[in-house]
Amino acid sequence: MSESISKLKQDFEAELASLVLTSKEDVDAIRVKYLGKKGLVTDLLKQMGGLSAEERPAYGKKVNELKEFVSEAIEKALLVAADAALQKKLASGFVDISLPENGISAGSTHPLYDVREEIIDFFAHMGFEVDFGRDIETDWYNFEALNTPPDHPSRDMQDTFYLADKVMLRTHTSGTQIHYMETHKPPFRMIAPGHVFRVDSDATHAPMFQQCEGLVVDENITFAQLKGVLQVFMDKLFGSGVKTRFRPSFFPFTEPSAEMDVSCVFCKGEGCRRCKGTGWMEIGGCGSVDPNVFINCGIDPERYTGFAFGFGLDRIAMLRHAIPEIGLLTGNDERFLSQF
Ligand code: FA5
Repeated sequence: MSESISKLKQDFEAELASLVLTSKEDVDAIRVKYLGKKGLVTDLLKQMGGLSAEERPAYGKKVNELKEFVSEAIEKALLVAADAALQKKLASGFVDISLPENGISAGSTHPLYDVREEIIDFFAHMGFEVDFGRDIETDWYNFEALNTPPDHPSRDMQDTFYLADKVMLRTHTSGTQIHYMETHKPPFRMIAPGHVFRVDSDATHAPMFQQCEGLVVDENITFAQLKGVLQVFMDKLFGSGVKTRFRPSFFPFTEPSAEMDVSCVFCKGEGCRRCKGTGWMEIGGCGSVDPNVFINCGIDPERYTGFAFGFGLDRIAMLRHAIPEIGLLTGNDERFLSQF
C-alpha cells in the first residue's frame, strides 16, 4: 500500500514537470486526473475501507499528505499558468489602457446643479457677488429683521422646521440679505443661492428645495430696473420670447411686492393640475426693499433704495425640462437621472 502511494507521488511529479504550463486548462486536466471524484488520489482514499483497523490510521495519514502535496502543487501551477498567459498576451500586442471598460456609461450633471450654475454665471457676469449664507438661521435673520411681525403666518410651526426656540432651518434665502447688509455698505449687488426648508409637500412643493435670492442697493434704484433685470434673466433661462407676468403680491420685506409667473409648460397656458388651472407657474417673489429692512441693517432709507428677488430653482428646473413632480429632482432615481 505504502509503495503505491509513493509511486503515485512520483508519477504526479513527473507528469507535472513534463508539461509546459501555459494554460489553465492543462493544469485543470491534471487536477481532475488526481483529485477529481474518480481521480487517482481519491481512489487511494476509497481503498481505505478494505484495510484493517490497525492499518487504517497510518495509511490515511499518508494518503492525506499526498492529497495536500498534490493540491499545493496544483495551486502553484495555476499561478504559473496565469502568469504565462498574461506574458503571452502582453507580448502579442499593444494594450490600450485608455479605452473605457465595457458597460461604464458616462454620468452627467444634475439638472438642479445646472440651473444653479447658470444663475450664478449669469449674475456674476452682471457684477453680482455670491454669498451662500447658512442653512440654520435665528429668528432675527429669517423673520424679524425682514420686517416679519411675530404673528405673521410664515412663522407658524406648520411652515417652519424649528430646531430650538428662535432657531430654525431657514425657510427662504432672504436672511442672507440681512447678513450681507450688516457687513457691506451700499452700493452693492449680490445673489444668495442655497437650500431652504418648509413643512410643505405636493407636486410642486417640496420640504427641501433651493432658492436664489438677489439684492441690489444704491441711490435711485427703481422697480422698473428690477423688472428689466428679471426679464433678461427669464430670457436667458427659458429663451427670448418666454411668456412671463408680474402679479401684485405681499412680502413683509418689500414694498411694493410682486410675484413672477412663467407660462405653464405642461398645458401651454391652458390650465392643468400642475398649475392649479391657472396656466401659469409661480417661480419667484420680488419687490422694492422695505425701508424698515434698511433701518434694521443700519442703512439710510432716505438715501438708498433697492430691489430684491427670490426664485425657486426646483421650479425653474421643472419648467425647463417639463418635470411633472418636484420630488423626482431629489429622489435619486437612476431612470430619471439618466435622461439628462
Ligand atoms: C419667498 O420665499 C421670498 N423670500 C421671496 C422674495 C425674496 C420676495 C426677495 C421678495 C424679495 P415665496 O415663499 O413665494 O417667497 O417663495 C419663492 C419661490 O420659491 C416660489 O415662487 C417658488 O418658486 C419657490 N417655492 C416656494 N415654496 C416651495 C416649495 N415648498 N417647494 C419648491 N419651491 C418652492
